Amino acid sequence: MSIVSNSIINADAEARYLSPGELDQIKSFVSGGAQRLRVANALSENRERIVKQAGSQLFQKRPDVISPGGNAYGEDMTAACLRDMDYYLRLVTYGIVSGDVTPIEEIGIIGAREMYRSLGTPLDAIVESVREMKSASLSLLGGQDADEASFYFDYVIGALS
Ligand SMILES: CCC1=C(C)/C(=C/C2=NC(=C\c3[nH]c(/C=C4\NC(=O)[C@H](C)[C@H]4CC)c(C)c3CCC(=O)O)/C(CCC(=O)O)=C2C)NC1=O
Repeated sequence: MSIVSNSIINADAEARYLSPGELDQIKSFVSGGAQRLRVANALSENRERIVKQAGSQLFQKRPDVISPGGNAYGEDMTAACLRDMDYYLRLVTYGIVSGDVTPIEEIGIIGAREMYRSLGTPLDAIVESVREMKSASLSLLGGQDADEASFYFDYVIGALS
């Protein structure tokens, strides 16, 4: 949830106007809006490239996952793996736009460990795939934009580690 809706829910629970402190936080959220949209847009536009590049880095570092017996072995499984990477990249863009990790957490973190365990997918390789997407993304983004994106990639990496 964004800072705007969160502040409103809190204020309304006490039937009060937004406080100066809340308005200040909203002001900084709004003033960073153009940057967040620019970063999310750059990642969305380059998603295929980011996933492809990160996928080949992952499979170089973890050839076991695409070897016989590996969880992503075979065309369909490799495609499912790249699709999962695209899911996490998409969730990172949700975080960036909303300035909040909650959408990432709710859609892609809660229950994810258990799900991957039941699928026999090595979680450390999922984490590695997110690291590789982070580095592929950062090489497309400059300075502050890279910092903004890093925060959300790091959140996913930390939450799944
Ligand atoms: C948006 C939220 C969301 C997530 C996160 C998600 C993940 C997700 N990944 C799945 C499968 C899978 N995920 C992978 C991924 C990998 N295997 C590896 O060894 C690699 C390390 C890794 C790629 C980086 C693979 C190979 C499968 C197919 C496993 C199977 O069918 O046995 C499945 C099982 C059903 C299906 O195949 O669609 C789900 C639900 N679905 C969602 O809706």
